[in-house]
Amino acid sequence: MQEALAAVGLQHRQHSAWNTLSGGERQRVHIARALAQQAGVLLLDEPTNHLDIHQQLSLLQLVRSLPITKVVALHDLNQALACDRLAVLHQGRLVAHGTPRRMLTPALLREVFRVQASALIDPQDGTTVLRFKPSMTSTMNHKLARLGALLLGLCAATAAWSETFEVKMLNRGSQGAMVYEPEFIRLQPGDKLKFLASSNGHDAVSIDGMLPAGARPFKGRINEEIEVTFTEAGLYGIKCLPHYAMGMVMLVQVGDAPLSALQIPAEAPERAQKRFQHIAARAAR
Ligand SMILES: [Cu+2]
Repeated sequence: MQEALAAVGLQHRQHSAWNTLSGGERQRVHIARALAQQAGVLLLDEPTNHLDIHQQLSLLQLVRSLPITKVVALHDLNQALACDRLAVLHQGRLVAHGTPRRMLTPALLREVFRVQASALIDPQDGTTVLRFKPSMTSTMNHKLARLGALLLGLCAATAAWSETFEVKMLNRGSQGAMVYEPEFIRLQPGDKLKFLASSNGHDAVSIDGMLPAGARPFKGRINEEIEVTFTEAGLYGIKCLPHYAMGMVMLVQVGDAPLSALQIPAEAPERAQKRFQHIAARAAR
């Protein structure tokens, strides 16, 4: 019991009466009780309810630091961003689960939580913060659903929101003629690439046979910018149609797909095959 109280920072309150404890201290006592029972999993139902912001943050910090699995029901989606995994419940049913950045997408937030969300970046530390506005297409659903996000696990690392990276399509770059720059990039599922028509005469097209299962093929137009969202984990091969034979290709690694799984189609032009091999070798370093 002493250890449990120490873990939640309440040793000095050991002899205090319950009614003299603050809301935050009471939550800590609940957690200490679970720790004293040596539980393997800690279930918390909206633990930050009715706490002031300082208490909320310090409680979540405490929860995150405990070396056991935590399952937390939360309504604050910004707090949810810090979890390892999220399960989204809609009207009492599980509708989605995955990493926060895959779950808290504008589409899902609109559908399940009926809000418009924008992701803002804190200029001080680059952390993503969600801002919400009422959805303009609010449905006339009078049944007031209990909406909630149930979160499985918490970690200290803050998950970032999906990011957009730019790729230049160039006649000449640091790796030679007819290149994408960068020619290799690592993304998290949900991230986007924006292909810029930096030089004339290029496009970006997904290569058949170099798309993960479930990923949609895409085809940009020559001299036009195209933005592609990479939702499925795996390796993606991209080609410039006019310069495929000259080896103008790019490799995209999404999630933790191993580079060793790279499969270059036999029908790919020889120079494209070579470029892929070089890209993969450089990326593996
Ligand atoms: Cu090209």
